[in-house]
Amino acid sequence: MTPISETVIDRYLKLAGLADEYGAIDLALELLGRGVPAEAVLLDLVAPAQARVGELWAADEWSVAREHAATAVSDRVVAAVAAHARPRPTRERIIVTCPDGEYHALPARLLAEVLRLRGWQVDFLGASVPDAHLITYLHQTGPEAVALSCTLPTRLPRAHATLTACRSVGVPVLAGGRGFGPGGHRAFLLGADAWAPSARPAADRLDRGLPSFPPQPPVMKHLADEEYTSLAGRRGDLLARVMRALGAAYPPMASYDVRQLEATAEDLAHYADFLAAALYVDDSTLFTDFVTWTAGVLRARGVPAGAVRAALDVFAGELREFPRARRFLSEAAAALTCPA
Ligand code: B12
Repeated sequence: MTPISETVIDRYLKLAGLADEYGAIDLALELLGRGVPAEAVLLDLVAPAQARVGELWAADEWSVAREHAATAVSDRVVAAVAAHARPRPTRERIIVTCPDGEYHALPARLLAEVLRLRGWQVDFLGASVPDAHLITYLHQTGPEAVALSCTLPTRLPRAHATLTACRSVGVPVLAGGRGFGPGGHRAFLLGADAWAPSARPAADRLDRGLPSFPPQPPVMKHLADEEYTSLAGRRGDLLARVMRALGAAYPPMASYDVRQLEATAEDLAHYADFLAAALYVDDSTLFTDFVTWTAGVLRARGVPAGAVRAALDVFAGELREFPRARRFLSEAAAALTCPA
């Protein structure tokens, strides 16, 4: 049973939301002083508090700035807990890294510190590491494994490139992070041999032995239809056309101010990127989950589900020669249950 109560998590969240770094660090150190293990402070205090930060932002209760401030506090708390524990490595070297374009470094950092606490020698490379630089680093340091963290599903094509690059130099990969989907099926599709849902089972998995590689690299026959490649390649042109068509199809847009138009353009870019990622891994749930999540975020900001439906219709109209994409779009539309 976790020794950290909801009340303590709430106290931490309040301090983080006030950008009170020292208060949050004091709270974490106080728990360590009372004998709470460092791993529990990281995974039963900081991790659930960060998940709450996401919920508060999604519900429009916290601004982006407040989310950034709270995450910066959590970063400092993780560093303070790690410096306090300062475990000496007794096991092999593992590189913890994120694919190109993945900026969610904190989930990876939590994993890195937990592995250190379990005795591994960990090099934490942080967010968005280009493959060429990662491979050079692997040659320089000769680790036993790479732990690859992917939070955002849109980074999966890059994660695949990283997995392939690691395979080419014979360094096996443990994959993790919410981007790989529940059960990690996307990690296995992309050629990972091992996946874990969170830091504790990841450390337990490594206790049972290092990962290897599946004998054959994955075959992704669905990519033969070139829907992913064409959509990714003509992203800019597609978005310009979708934005224009949405203006005609969704009358409330006519009275949008510049800020609303910018937000709409940003949202449409996310639609295109999540749709492309869903095509890449041939998983319609990736796109449907994103659309239902976006509808919730927009609803909290007073934008009706009708706007989301209109956007899906417009994408379908612009992607007439993309049967797989159109199927994903119609599955997502069917999942929107709210009245327009
Ligand atoms: C903080 C944050 C950010 C920060 C990240 C800063 C940083 N230093 O990390 C910033 C501001 C950069 C950011 C940006 C964005 N974010 Co953000 N972010 C978050 C937030 C609020 C917290 C992340 C976090 O720290 N989580 C806490 C840890 C503990 O999460 P965890 O996934 O449970 O981690 C565990 C496991 O996944 C596992 N694990 C992780 N890595 C690995 C690796 C291996 C090998 C293994 C085995 C296991 C493992 O172990 C961890 C510990 O147990 C989340 C909400 C959330 N619920 O996570 C949104 C969230 C992930 N972001 C989201 C989005 C949409 C974005 C943006 C696209 C927003 C935008 N409009 O631009 C950008 C994308 C940036 C990019 N290209 O990467 C969405 C994703 C939605 C979706 N459907 O996928 C979320 C879920 C927001 C939400 N409110 O719900 N974000």
